[in-house]
This record gives sequence, C-alpha cells and structure tokens, in this order.
Amino acid sequence: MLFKIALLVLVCVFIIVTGFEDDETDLDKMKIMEEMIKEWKSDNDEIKFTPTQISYLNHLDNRGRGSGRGRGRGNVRGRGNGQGRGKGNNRSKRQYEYLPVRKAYRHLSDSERKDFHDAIYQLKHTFSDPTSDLSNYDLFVNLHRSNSAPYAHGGHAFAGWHRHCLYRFEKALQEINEDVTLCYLDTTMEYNVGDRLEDSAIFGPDTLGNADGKVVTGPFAHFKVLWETCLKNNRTSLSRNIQNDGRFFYSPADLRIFDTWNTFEEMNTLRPNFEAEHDGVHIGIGGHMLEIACAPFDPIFWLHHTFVDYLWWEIRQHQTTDPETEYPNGTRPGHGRDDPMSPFMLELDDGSEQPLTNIAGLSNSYTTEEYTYQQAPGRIVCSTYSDCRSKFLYCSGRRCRAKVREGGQLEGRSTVSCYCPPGFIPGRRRRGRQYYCRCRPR
Ligand SMILES: [Cu+2]
Repeated sequence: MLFKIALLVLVCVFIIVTGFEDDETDLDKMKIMEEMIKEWKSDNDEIKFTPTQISYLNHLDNRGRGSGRGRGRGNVRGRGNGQGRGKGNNRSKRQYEYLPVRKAYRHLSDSERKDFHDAIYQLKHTFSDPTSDLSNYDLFVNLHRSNSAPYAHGGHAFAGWHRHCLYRFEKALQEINEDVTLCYLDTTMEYNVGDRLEDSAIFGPDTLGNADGKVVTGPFAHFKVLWETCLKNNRTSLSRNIQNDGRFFYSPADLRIFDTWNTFEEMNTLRPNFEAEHDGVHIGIGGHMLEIACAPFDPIFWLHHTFVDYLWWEIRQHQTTDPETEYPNGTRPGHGRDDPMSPFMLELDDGSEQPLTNIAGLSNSYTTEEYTYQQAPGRIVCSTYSDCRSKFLYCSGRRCRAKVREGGQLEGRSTVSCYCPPGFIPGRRRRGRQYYCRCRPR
C-alpha cells in the first residue's frame, strides 16, 4: 500500500514538473518575443532611402506587368521623400516555364549552394546608389527596421509582411543569377545536436560559417555590419552567439503542433504562436540574429524566414477557412486586414499608388505564380541514408538528422553522423568516453 502511494506521489510530481516545464518554455517564448519587439521599436536611428534606392527596391516587384489583369504591383514608400519612385521598371513580367522551387538548404546541389552563396555575396557588395554606404543587401536590412516597417512584427501582419519582403529579396538575387531561388533552413534537423548546436555541419566552412562569435569562416565571413545599434558590444562585423539549448530551434513536436492549426486566427493566437515560435531560432543563433533591427545582416535570417514561410505554406494547405480571406477583426493597431503593409506600396495600372495592405500578403498568388516549395527534410520518413537526399543528413530512427562537422561530437562510436568536405573521409577521435568526428584525407 505504502509503495502504491509512493508511486502515485512520484507520478504526480513527474506530471507537475514536466507540465510546468512545458508551460515555462512556452511562456519564455512569448515573453522574449515581447522584449525583442520592444527593443526593435525603440530603435530611433532612422536611415532614409535615397531616391535611387527607392527606385531599385520598387523595380524588384513587377507583378502585373504585361499581364493585362490590372493586379498592380507593389512598391516601396520612401520616407521623407517620394522622388524616383517607379522609374526603371520596364522589365516585362518574367515568364516561367515552370515555377521556381524553394528547397531546403541541405537539399541544394553543390553548384546550387555555391550559386546561392555567390548571389548573396554579390548583393552585399553591389550598390544601386554609390553615394550611400548601404549596399543593395543592406537596403533589405533597413527595410526590416521599425522606422520602415512599424507593423512587421507583434501581430497578424507578421507572416504576410515577411512573405512579401522575401519575395522582393528573391527577385534581387535573381537579378544577379536568374537560376537562384531562396532556400530554407529546416532547423528541426538540429534537434539531435541540441546541446552542441555549433557542431552541426551547416556551420562549417563550406556551408554557412561558424556560429560562435565573429563569423570568420564560410561565404559570409567578415560581412560588414552598419549602425550603432548593431555595432555595439564589440560586434564590428557579422556575429553569432549560438545558444546550445535545443529548446530554441524548431522541434519535430513543433511541426506536429502546426499540423493542428487550421485557421489564421489559431496560428496567430495560440500560445506560443507562430511568431513566438519563430523567435526561438533568432535566439538560438544569437549575435546579430538576436536583435530584430540587426537580424537580416546575417544571411541565416533569410534561410530561417524562408522556412517560416514554408511552414505557413504547409498550414495554408490544411486550413479549414479560406487562406486568402480569413482575417479577424480586433487585431493590434496597424495589424488590421486593411492597414498598410508599410512601407510597401501598390502601384495601379493608371500609375497611381495606394498602400499595399496586410490582406494582400495572404494572396495565394505568391505560391501559385511566383514560387513553390519542396518538402522539408523534417517531413521525410526515412529508412535509408539516401532517403534524406543530402550529404549533410543521415537517417536514424526513421528521421533525417543533422550531421556534425569536423570536431563535432558523435552519438556513440558510429561515424554515420560525421560530415566531411570533398576529398576527406569520416573517421573518429576519442576523448574520454566521447567520440568526435575527424576527417581524414581520402
Ligand atoms: Cu522580421
């Protein structure tokens, strides 16, 4: 009898402890999100776009051009001056033979990955206005600041605003190389390296570069960072500060939760909501990613947000309401369906302009006319290594998991999770009871 009571008490304690733990994680994410948004809104260091820069940003969105459907196109409203708007937009609408497919970063071929890295690098080093110290890449960082886009975060406009911003960013990359599309970082792959995330092969020299401190390896090493707010704390160039806590990245359990969301309202209000969940990766990567005002300086921002956009695309597939029209009343100020999706403008066929509204971000046309998605590795049920279709992934327990880079800790003795760059073969090194990935020349 005494044993049964003791067992019952133990079970209760377990339920209470694990239950609270879950609540605490959820609460943290909502709280952290509010903190991040507060800090983002307090950034008063406004950088105005020059007329040439407005022109450049405008011409990236040429939807409706030559389509004869009068759908109009989106433009950027210059703050403080509106000159130069709409000029230089004489490209005809690109005719796709087939829809560009956004894939997982780990599903890119070597040449696709190189092209993607190169396009980002070039965008970072190209200036539409040589009199400014903002490169074309930096213009997008400025777009994401609270002075440009006061309602991009903290409410219902979040998903649509970022979808539209990604769309323009992708067009900017395609001007450099028309075969490049955005790709996404499925961070549910990292859950097995939860307490040593910097070991993941995506943070290697031939992938996204190191994640601990200043980025000194990889294609974005020493990327320039601007503005006082982003330079403080000795961050003189692109910096990361990875948090080795698996709670912050997406987990397979998160995907199962998203599968239960059937309305736009659920996605925005259930705790932790879609936006709060996305903040986890910002915190997990740390460094510049931690602050909303500076986050897009890190190219991981675009890979992460493309995954957020992918997840939204999935939710919209099983949404029981109309994904284009369901939009609740009583949202936070600036987040209403007909509020402007600032600073993006909609240019009508007669040349007049009106603000692009938040509801426009819910249009199906993005994913039916501009791009589509390939299934995320987190959705693959694998039985062999090749099912995961990536040299950065291996299959274990019917799930694809992230391989670790050289020096990364292995699970047990097996080298199956050890990734080595071309010309090297995986091996292992023992330290104490642990085995680590070691790459040997072929
Ligand atoms: Cu954002």
